[in-house]
Amino acid sequence: MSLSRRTGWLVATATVATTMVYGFACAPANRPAGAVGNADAASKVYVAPGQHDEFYAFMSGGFNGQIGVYGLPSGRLLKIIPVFSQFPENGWGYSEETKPMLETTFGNIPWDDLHHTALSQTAGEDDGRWIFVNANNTPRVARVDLKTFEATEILQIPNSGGNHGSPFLTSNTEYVIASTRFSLPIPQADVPISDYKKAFKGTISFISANEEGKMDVAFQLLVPGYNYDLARAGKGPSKDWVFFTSYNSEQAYEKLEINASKADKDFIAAINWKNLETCAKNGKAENWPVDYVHNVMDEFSRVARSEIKKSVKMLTPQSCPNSIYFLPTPKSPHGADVDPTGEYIVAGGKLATVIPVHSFTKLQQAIKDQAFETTIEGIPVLKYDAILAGEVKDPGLGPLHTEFDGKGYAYTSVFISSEIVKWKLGTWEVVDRTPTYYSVGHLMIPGGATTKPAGKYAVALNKITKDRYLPTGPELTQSAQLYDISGEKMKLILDFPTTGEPHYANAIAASKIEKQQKKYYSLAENRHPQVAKSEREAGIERKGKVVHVRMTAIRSHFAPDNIEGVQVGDTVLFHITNLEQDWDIPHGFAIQGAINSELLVMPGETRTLKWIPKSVGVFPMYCTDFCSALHQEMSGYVRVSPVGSSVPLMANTLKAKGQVARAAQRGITLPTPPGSVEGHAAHATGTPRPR
Ligand code: K7E
Ligand code: CUA
Repeated sequence: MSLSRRTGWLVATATVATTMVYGFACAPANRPAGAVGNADAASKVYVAPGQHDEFYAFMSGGFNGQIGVYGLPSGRLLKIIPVFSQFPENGWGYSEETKPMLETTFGNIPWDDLHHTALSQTAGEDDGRWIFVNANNTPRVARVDLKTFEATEILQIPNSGGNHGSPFLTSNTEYVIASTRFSLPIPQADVPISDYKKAFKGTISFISANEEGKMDVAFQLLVPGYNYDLARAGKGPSKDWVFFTSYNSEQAYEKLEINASKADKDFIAAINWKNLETCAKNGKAENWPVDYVHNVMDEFSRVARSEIKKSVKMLTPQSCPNSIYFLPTPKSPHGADVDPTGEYIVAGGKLATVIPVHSFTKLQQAIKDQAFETTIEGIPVLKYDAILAGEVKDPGLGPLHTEFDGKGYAYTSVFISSEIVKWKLGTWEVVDRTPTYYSVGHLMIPGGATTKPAGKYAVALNKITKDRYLPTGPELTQSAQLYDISGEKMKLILDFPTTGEPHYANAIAASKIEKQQKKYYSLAENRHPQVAKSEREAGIERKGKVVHVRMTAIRSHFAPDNIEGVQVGDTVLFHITNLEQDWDIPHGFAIQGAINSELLVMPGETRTLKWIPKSVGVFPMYCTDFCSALHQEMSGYVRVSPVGSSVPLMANTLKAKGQVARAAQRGITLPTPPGSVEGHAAHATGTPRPR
């Protein structure tokens, strides 16, 4: 959402006159409470205890840098997936294995602002493999694996200032497409800001996305120095195209609120990505040197690695003609959405009084007829009337984002007047409108961005909740509202709070995801360099000031559970391998005074916590996840001696006390009896974890 709450109010104030024309008040506080409270609505969202929801919903967490996973229609929170932000709950970004995921050319960054989600597609339909998300502030895109609900890959985007318009997927996940929100000197340079018009440019990035672990910037397109915003790739007949809104065609660089809102029309950039791909393949791009970072979580070691990339292929409108056109679009457009047939391109204008809809067929014709108004930096600007399919009149104030139900209707979120407006494709008439509580940003229909929407529910993702929930101090919750859209009239059936500030979201039939869930990581396949696949392999080793502790965890003990000979100022690396091979039996690990977080170690994986003791003493460590009846017993001690102390490095184990430690000290790994995962057999019948 580029309108902050405050700006929203300013805009609201500035448009009071317009409000009068529309004949309804825009102040959320004046709204009726809109309480649902009827049994009909309750039964529609009721998912009985023990029953599963029909859809998974993945909601961006905005400024929390995470994804919230909810069940629909119940609105129950199932999981938080940390992506761009450290997450002490499971050690994401704190454990040594996951730290490299947050690496950038600016260093290791513990936070970002996540706005948009995009489920992977095959033939224009959600396929349930991955979900991609953007980092707005330090431009990056991430791939989240929907078998493990974990971010497995993060790619930094070079030559970008604010990765807001991102990620948008082509219909077979060929590319993740992303634009720069802010134009910049490209390549970066020390130039006066007042040189904006001549020195600043934008880029659109095309990121190859279809192979796990191999995301890369395939090519970039250099575009005029405007602000670029949301987009959609085409579908069906338009599938080789992508449509980005842009604003600030005024090229203002100060007081944007006023100076970027002067022109009646800005543009949608219609880009033929297939053409660009051909141009890039045929050597039409220049290699521009620029550093950016690619981070991947290795599937078997479960250790992330970072690599620096050194250049991108840069195309320009001139080097690859007929690849980009500007479609005049009123006014400071925000959302760009393509209907399920691929024919209609809908723009949400933050300050527009209509919702313009462009026709892909007309666009093709206009290009053929050269119906150009002018050309900007080599980009033909098409005539508005030549490409317009229609305008939705009386759309409310501040139409932002549009989704589709697959039954011929479109639903547009309207920010300032806090409502959802339903209108008919083709006739452009508004057929229903319903209030949201309050200030709706995005709207989401399961599959609403695909060729096959499941037009059963719409979810409004709201910025302001005011009186809707119990108050919680100066900041109130953000929230989602669920509407039943199966009938003629939209019906509000549920409010539910969300974590962070949701922008976009996706939902997908649970059946496409639930059966493919990974239940645990295979211990046999664990290739972590410090794995201990059995208690016999556990051990301890000093290399100068670094102490490696290879520790195993299984219900209900660590091995070793007592360590001596550590000295003040040592870097102690606890490599914890969870020996369980059973679904949902993580063990946690925490040690007193650690300045990072806990670890939460999934069955079969190895995770490492770094600890630098600052004082002598004996420090307890324990399992943080209530894993078994004897969870409280799952603990141990580390004795820390002064620097130069003669206390030998020792680790006990439950078996062969001292033997493993001494062997490890001499660099010997004791053999594991073939086929035995020690401890597992003995504990497999252990007390089940309380649920
Ligand atoms: Cu409209 Cu960042 Cu998609 Cu928020 S953006 S609402
Ligand atoms: Cu392991 Cu609690």
